[in-house]
Amino acid sequence: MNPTDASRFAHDPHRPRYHFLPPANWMNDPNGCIQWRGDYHLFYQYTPDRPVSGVKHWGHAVSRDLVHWEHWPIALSPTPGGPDKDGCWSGSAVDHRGVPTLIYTGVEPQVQCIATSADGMRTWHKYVGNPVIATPPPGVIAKDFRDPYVWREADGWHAVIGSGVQDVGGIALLYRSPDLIHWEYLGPLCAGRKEETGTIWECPNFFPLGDKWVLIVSPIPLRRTIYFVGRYVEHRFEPELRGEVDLGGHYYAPQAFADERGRRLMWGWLWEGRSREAQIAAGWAGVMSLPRVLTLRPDGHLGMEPAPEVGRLRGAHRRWSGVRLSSGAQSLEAQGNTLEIAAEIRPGAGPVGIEVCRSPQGEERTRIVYDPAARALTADRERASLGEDVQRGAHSTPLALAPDEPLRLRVYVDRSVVEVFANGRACLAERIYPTRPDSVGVQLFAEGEAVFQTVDVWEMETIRIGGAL
Ligand code: DQQ
Repeated sequence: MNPTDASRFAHDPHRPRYHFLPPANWMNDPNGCIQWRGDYHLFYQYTPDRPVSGVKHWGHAVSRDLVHWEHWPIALSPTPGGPDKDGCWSGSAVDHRGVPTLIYTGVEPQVQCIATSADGMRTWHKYVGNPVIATPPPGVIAKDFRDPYVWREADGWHAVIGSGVQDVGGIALLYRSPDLIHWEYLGPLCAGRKEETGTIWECPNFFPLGDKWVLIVSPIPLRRTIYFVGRYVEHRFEPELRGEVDLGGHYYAPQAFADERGRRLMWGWLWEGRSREAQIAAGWAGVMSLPRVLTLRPDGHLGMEPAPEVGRLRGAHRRWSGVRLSSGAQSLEAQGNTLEIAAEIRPGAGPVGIEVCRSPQGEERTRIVYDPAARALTADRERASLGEDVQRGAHSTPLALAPDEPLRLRVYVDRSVVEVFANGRACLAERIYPTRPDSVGVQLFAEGEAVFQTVDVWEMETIRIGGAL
């Protein structure tokens, strides 16, 4: 059987239908996100020969509309004897005077390399002079020096590279170049304290948003992604506030980019919540999140909403209005495990929420619950699966509603993926692995009084992913 033929997963109940994934095997970070001559190009960390992490290549997929995809040939593979002989790790893509250019980390040791394409990104040629940055600046942990993120300023290309300072914390290093080949170290862009923001910063992103700049990092050992909003003055970033990109426990190493309309879009890697053995048995691991649109909110924090294009997948629709619950539950006549649910809720004093992927008697269920007293939104997977080989537990994100603000939930259920967006500012991305074919119910519940002003449920269409690697 062709190992890249995804049809072999047709009966896999956990394989998502409207999130992007490679045809098979292992995927992690999004890389090189760029819109090029109208098309969105998404590269990704890829181990093409096994469904567990291994030697990293850059997979490549192209989309006209952010929704449907075509697999293109693997863009980068390690070159035996080259600076990326042990892997082509994460990086970014830019348009350098009409030449698409990838900047990535070669390992081991960790050095920065570039590659260009002369045929509209079909094939890639590594620069013969790689690496273009061979050593980190003194004082940082040299074995962790990776994930260049590049942008253009008036005085040339700039790159931020992630690393750490021993016993101090994660650090983002700033570089400048006229040509992407010759790089000058400008100093630390920003540094953190390990007690608060981890020891190594992976996959830094740095970009303007509104009248501020945003730094996003994925710190070791936090296993989640954080952001800072602040001022960028004379090659230094001064954070003014810090926030969480997603507290679901499965969202990591995102990459943000500006599309041709000027929107700041972002994809993240949704890692698995099951064992290595289960991944091997499945034959695939890792899912790309839905694309998010980032904005700067009036309170200075990051706003995050799913890209409107995802709405093109909406199929059969049902709406409920004015559902009033008083310490009770109501099952909806809407079933499925590929759904979008949008709900506007007026909570009372007690917890209120929605159960998805629910079996008729609730043996399996995933609970999205808002607790007004705790001012927190939780995705509770304690009973998401009767399987033994899966993660359980709950993840919570703070969410304080203003006095007249309803709870606005958008829940995307895609088999083993549940992505929750709340009020444009709090996100929980989860992985679940229900075992029962009848774990497809949707149920509203409330402890005490609550009003579900509207609940919309759409059946989501399967995305088309064509092409072959
Ligand atoms: N994944 C890549 C690294 C990056 C890490 C390797 C983050 O470049 O730091 O696959 O998930």
